[in-house]
Amino acid sequence: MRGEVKTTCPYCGVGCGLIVSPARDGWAVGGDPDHPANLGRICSKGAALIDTITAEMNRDFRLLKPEVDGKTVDWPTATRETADRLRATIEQHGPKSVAFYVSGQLLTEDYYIANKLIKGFIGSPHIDTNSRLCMASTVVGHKRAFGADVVPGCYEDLEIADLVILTGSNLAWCHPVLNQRLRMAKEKHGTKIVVIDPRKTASCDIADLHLPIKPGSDVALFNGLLAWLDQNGHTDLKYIARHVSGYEAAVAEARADCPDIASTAKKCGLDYPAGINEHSNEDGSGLGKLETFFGWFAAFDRTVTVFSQGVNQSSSGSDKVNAIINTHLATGRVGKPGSSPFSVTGQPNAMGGREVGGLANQLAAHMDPNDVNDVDRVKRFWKSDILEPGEGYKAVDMFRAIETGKIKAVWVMATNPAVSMPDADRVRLALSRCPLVIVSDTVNDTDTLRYAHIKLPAAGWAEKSGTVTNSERCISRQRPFRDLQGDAKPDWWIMTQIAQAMGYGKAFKYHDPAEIFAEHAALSEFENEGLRAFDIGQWHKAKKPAYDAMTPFQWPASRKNQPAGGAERLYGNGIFTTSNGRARMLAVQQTAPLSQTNKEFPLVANSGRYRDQWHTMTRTGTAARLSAHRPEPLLELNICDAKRYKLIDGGLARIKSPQGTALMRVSISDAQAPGDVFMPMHWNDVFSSAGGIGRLLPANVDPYSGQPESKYIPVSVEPFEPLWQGLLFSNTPVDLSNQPYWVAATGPGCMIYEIAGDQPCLFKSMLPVAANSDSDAGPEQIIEYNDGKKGVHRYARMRKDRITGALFVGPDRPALGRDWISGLLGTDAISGPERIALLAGRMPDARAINDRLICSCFSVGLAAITRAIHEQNAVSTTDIGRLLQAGTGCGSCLSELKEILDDALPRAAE
Ligand SMILES: Nc1nc2c(c(=O)[nH]1)N[C@H]1C(S)=C(S)[C@@H](COP(=O)(O)OP(=O)(O)OC[C@H]3O[C@@H](n4cnc5c(=O)[nH]c(N)nc54)[C@H](O)[C@@H]3O)O[C@H]1N2
Ligand SMILES: Nc1nc2c(c(=O)[nH]1)N[C@H]1C(S)=C(S)[C@@H](COP(=O)(O)OP(=O)(O)OC[C@H]3O[C@@H](n4cnc5c(=O)[nH]c(N)nc54)[C@H](O)[C@@H]3O)O[C@H]1N2
Ligand code: SF4
Ligand SMILES: [Mo]
Repeated sequence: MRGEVKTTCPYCGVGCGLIVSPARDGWAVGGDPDHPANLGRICSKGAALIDTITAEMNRDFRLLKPEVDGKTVDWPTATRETADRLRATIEQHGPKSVAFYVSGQLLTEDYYIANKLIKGFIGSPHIDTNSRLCMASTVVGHKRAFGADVVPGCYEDLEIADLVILTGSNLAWCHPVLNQRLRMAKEKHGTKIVVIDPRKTASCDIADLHLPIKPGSDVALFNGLLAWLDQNGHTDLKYIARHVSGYEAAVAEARADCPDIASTAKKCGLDYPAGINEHSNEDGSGLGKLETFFGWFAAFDRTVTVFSQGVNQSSSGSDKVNAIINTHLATGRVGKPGSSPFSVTGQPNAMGGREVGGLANQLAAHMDPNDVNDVDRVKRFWKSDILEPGEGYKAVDMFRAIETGKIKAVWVMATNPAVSMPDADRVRLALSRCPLVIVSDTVNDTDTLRYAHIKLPAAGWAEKSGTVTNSERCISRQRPFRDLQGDAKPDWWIMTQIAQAMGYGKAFKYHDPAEIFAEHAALSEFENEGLRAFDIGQWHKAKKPAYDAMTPFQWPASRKNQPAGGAERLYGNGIFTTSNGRARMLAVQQTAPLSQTNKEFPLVANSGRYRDQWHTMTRTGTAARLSAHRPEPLLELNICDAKRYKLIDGGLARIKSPQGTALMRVSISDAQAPGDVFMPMHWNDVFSSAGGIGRLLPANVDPYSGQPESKYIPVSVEPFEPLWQGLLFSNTPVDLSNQPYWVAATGPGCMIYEIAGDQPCLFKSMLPVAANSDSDAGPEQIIEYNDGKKGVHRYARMRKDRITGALFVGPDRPALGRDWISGLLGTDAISGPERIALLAGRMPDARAINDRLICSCFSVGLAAITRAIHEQNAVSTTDIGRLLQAGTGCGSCLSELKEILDDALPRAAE
């Protein structure tokens, strides 16, 4: 690589622009000051991108060669085999026996090809994407309200609003750069921030008000707000008269649902009095908070309502979206500066996927598979002779169709459904029954790849070239800065090769992604008379040089009546994408989540994200500094529930639902309301014995969007009391499959396994034999300490003076500094005292025992922060920043720093 490369972050939907530059040991990454999404900022995940690439090189976890039936093959063989098997399936069972399951992490060009190939040439409507688990409810909500799947606002709106409502969004952890922008805006002009979330999240750190609503009650909340706005004359009747239909009916339904503040409070679980609030340990009565919230909504014209998975992942997700949009339409607050409903998207190209029509109920370029004119138009444009009207299976139904044998071949690209789908064991069963499973991935081991007959190595972020669209409709380039690794190839290339081998040659002869993008742009304006909001016709003839020079722009970028460079906001003039130009308010009513708690499953489990992990951990799980924040999945619950179910903080719990079970470390937390527990979505069978929670989820879906209800899972919890617990450090992977509990985390230079067992076991056999037997270093030897009475055992596998693995076992969880031991594993020659300390299980600096990483930008742990508070009199996050730099990078840890200060300061004052 020569100079700097401007590219886009491959993680969240903020879509930050990054600059990658050459550095002594590889590359350095920083925020692009010219990118409108982040203006130079980044977060902990973005900052650790190079770590994940380095891990890839050092730890051999990339999928580098195609494999067919377990044998490594070259591309011509892989292409021929894939094409032959797909063709044979089509010949025997018809085109509709083939399905693609793709992802918002494909680039637009990849996505366009996937959609064109299966719908236009294979002739099957069955393509769906992991966006079904993510944004499908918003797509329905947008279409019902605006006539098109459009996010009207832009990021600047968060900065110029007077009131920002975050509902079902943990912005601080999931869209950290947007959160930074919001935090700064608040510092500047005192933006009021309201968080609506059953649990107290890191996003509450900068909130003026937290409404800990009952899970699933958002429709009631926004219905209550609408009824109240109407009753108190706070709606914009002029705007409604000109631009909105359905007002009366929506208000009538809202009033029937929640006629006043008291009934709203009751429905939302906010009817608690002041003082004894066990919800999130906050002051103030629920009713009082609701009154404040309604009052602020009425008072501030410049209001933005940000919503994400707490809204979408619900059996009433689509109605939640419309209930929110209703309140904005009723007040004329759509697409105006500082004033809009705002769906923040999850994946880097969640939006691009919606633009190419990657969902089973979309066609392409905002066209409708059920509209015969649209189908005819796309058919002519693609020169397809097989495209037919009709929708395909949505994700849950697709895997059911695989299970029952209706689908005989599935091609999974850039997603890990064996982990991320609800009722994951059933998804696994379906995959195991499917005669042909093709998986394209960048890494060589995922839960889904374990079911693949054909594995296709895809190029990774650093090697890929194409475009993504972020949450504010901004299209920007991902540019490669690293050569293709091994035989890995870009996803579009893989698909076009196979398409050509299947005989669809003419339609799939592309030389580079620029040609695909131009075709996609041309389709977007093809016979588009303005009823399709998505139009990027300005790019219809773009060639490689222009494409390579692309600077970020917001769609639409039409050739008709529009200046070059895109549009910041849409619908500000009150003209919508419906046939009469009016937006629609929808009459919606609160409905109960589909599965309810009962005696056997008395708790509601909610699921979501950690700050430093990305989904199923295939990339972030490889970086030590990202794994240090939360090395294990935690079952978070309120102290009352912990007592009731006999769980202790730091102990283990078995979690059961009618669908499956999981095993997790318990964390007692006042962020959880009684009756509600929280679990992360990230762990899987590669990183844990039983940390995957997809197995617990019922496959309940929203009736309109088909989006699964991942945030409401009735469960039971019970203690798991191990006979022994261990901590294992190893340079090589360890097979712990016969242990009931283990979790693997990437440490600095080695893997660290937390283990717990309920059966006696030969501990020494767990210690792995080093991979590189360097004969000069002599034979391996195990040094050990055993206290059979206490059940304490410590082992270190040594080669000369180098430790290659270490295991600590006791009746309780060994309290050892992970960093200290990982450091010893990387040391050439450990000293005598270190050897003694190791076997004594006592580390030199006792304070570091309970250390945990807080600031991943500057690698600052709890121990150093505590020292700064107690020894250097730090009393604020600014002090900590000055002394340790912690919190001065991406700022994602500021809320935790504040908590640590709050916990430590009263004691310091004593
Ligand atoms: N660190 C990190 N960032 C990510 C990702 C990641 O994996 N890791 N993934 C990206 C993706 S794809 C997505 S989709 C986004 C998701 O971003 P978010 O939606 O912000 O993240 P989640 O943690 O899934 O859920 C948000 C919140 O919804 C709350 N919630 C649960 N039930 C309800 C309810 O009934 N009502 C309301 N109002 N709230 C509820 C949860 O308690 C949770 O705090 O994050 C993106 N960013
Ligand atoms: N319980 C619960 N479940 C959930 C959620 C939740 O909140 N709770 N959230 C849901 C949501 S919003 C989402 S978005 C999904 C995410 O779930 P998934 O999409 O299943 O998760 P990822 O780990 O992002 O999977 C991406 C896969 O693509 C691979 N990959 C990365 N880059 C490329 C590439 O360029 N090409 C190819 N071919 N492969 C690549 C990665 O290695 C990885 O295996 O999970 C959903 N599931
Ligand atoms: S905020 Fe999102 S897009 Fe920006 S650096 Fe972080 S993960 Fe990447
Ligand atoms: Mo997502």
